Amino acid sequence: MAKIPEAGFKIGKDFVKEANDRVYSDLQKDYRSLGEQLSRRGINIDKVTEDVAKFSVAIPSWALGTGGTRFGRFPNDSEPRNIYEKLVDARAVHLLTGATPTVSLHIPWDKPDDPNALLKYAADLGISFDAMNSNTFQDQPGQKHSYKFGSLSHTKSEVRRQAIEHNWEVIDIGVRLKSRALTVWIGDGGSFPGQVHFRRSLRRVTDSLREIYSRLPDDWQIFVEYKPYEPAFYSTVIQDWGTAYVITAELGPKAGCLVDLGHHLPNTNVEMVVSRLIGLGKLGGFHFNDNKYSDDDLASGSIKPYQLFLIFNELVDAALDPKVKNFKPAYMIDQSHNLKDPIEELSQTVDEIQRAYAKALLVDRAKLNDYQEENDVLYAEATLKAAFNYDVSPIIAMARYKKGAAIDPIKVYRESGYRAQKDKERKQEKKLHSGIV
Ligand code: PSV
Ligand code: MN
Repeated sequence: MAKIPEAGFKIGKDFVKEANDRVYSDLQKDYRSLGEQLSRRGINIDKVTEDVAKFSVAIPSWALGTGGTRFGRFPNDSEPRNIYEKLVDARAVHLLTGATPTVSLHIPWDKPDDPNALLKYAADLGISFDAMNSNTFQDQPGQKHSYKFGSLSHTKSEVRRQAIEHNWEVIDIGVRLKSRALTVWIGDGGSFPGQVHFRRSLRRVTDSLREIYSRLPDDWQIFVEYKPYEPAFYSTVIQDWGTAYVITAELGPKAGCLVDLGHHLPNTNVEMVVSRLIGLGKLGGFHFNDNKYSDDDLASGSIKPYQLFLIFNELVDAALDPKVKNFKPAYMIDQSHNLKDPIEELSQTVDEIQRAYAKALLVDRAKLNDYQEENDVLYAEATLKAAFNYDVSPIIAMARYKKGAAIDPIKVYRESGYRAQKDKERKQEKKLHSGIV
């Protein structure tokens, strides 16, 4: 069994506290001033801050390594070399943001030799495990059957069986890690017309997922992730939310759809997709990221912050609606950090997601409802814009401060010298392939 590495250098809680002490009085002034503005509109800033402080999002294990494109990858010397080092980096993000207590593992990329040891190691760092991700979109060394022509939808039953058994294994590992969900994304599809029989392949994938579902523990959920294209360039078996919905409806109550923000064709009204899934009781969770062209895996809110706000507007609306039962979508990030330091980009991402959430909490819902009922288009839109236009930075920073996280995460991180320390500790013998490429 591989030796469990030492955690090495860690940013201390006191270091964060001292940094916070230096800027807290400025934050208080900004917070008070925003609080006054909001109270004139009948909003209690402390209540918003409390809600933001309760928000958390899972970090994907693969996002802690340097990402890349099909053309190349440019890792730094201190890139984590294994899941233990990734957890140490995840702990740094959580310390800085106070909002990422969980990691979503990809199997086999981050398959633990000893799940019990990993669970303990993570717990010592204050980290636990979110949804498990299976991988039947790549072949692994020693694997009997290839996924070149599909996995859960493959024409040959022995290939489907292998893919089903892989998912069962991921559930088993997840149970030991105290995870409560499995996310399934498959690359199955065709690159040329005629290659795949559409109805038969969907039938096969649904039947395979039914077998996986049959092994889900009672308190588990399965998230079915859709994607319009890539790696298949002509047709994808689970291509959109409608197909994911049909599958999850057939599977049963433990199944929900996973909305990866980058998995939509250009100009799709993603917030409306989200609202449709809420209405159908099938919104399982999210993979947050952003894009300009397709599945670019850029940092959440970097390109379309208004869209992110409109998505959170639907989420807040649903959370406040007593007719929407058991509303608890799983929040996960799914990004490729190929230019920025992953710890910095993840911290920036969490901030951006919380920003969208905080703004959505500021929407005057009673007024919006009246304007909608009266068909007052201008004021209905202006009600959303009024919330979006606030600079909620003091709320996010105060939410972090209240949890002992950093008022200014990036500044504290850079001042801590973490990267330089890890450069020394993690001598890269070879450039590893641990991010999305
Ligand atoms: C596929 O593009 C995806 O969004 C799925 O969630 C994968 O598990 C993840 O990216 C990592 O490649
Ligand atoms: Mn995804």
